[in-house]
Amino acid sequence: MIRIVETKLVSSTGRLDQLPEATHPEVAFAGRSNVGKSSLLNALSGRKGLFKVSSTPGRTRTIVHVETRLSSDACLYLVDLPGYGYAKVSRDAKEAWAEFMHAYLAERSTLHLVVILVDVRRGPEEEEIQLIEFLSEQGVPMLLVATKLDRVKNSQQKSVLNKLHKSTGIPVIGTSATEKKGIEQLLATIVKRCGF
Ligand SMILES: Nc1nc2c(ncn2[C@@H]2O[C@H](COP(=O)(O)OP(=O)(O)OP(=O)(O)O)[C@@H](O)[C@H]2O)c(=O)[nH]1
Ligand SMILES: [Mg+2]
Repeated sequence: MIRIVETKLVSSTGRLDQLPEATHPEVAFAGRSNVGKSSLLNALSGRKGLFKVSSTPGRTRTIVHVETRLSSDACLYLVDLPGYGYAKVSRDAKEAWAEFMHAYLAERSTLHLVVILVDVRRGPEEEEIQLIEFLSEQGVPMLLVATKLDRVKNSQQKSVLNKLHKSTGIPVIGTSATEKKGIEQLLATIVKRCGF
């Protein structure tokens, strides 16, 4: 089984011209504020405080690059993207966010996969549907992750995940950062999609 053996925070920036050089395959985590992006990245990397987690939505405002070395010695970037869909943000700020994110997603040459996180209880909403459309136009591979699986009864989890897959046509993995569920499956999928 492949493991993450080393992680290093390389950059956290709100500017595209300050991103680190595109030296490794990159996997970016996108999703609305509070969906659990930073928590999932911490669970994945096995480092609790690496990505900032907060109960205040809109916490992650920069693109965060973490260089990640695998037990196979391959390296990739795990990328935490700023959350969207936070109601208290002004319209101008929302538009600036969309422009910034779209430029990153469309232009980053080493981007191998975008993991789109949705709260398992909410499923994809307007913003996710738009993101999925944008990424399919750009030809960027996607994976859907249903977060906070611990909030759904065991007996219902399979059918909820199936429904998500059917409604989007994208492969789905259910995860719980708090119960460490689906983390190994997610890492295995990421590694495979990076071509390692
Ligand atoms: N029950 C449960 N709660 C979770 C899980 N993952 C995250 N949370 C909680 O959800 C809240 C938001 O988590 P974050 O990881 O900061 O979410 P985020 O998507 O990074 O949010 P932004 O940085 O604002 O975009 C925190 O209170 C977490 O403790 C999970 O798997 N299960
Ligand atoms: Mg965050």
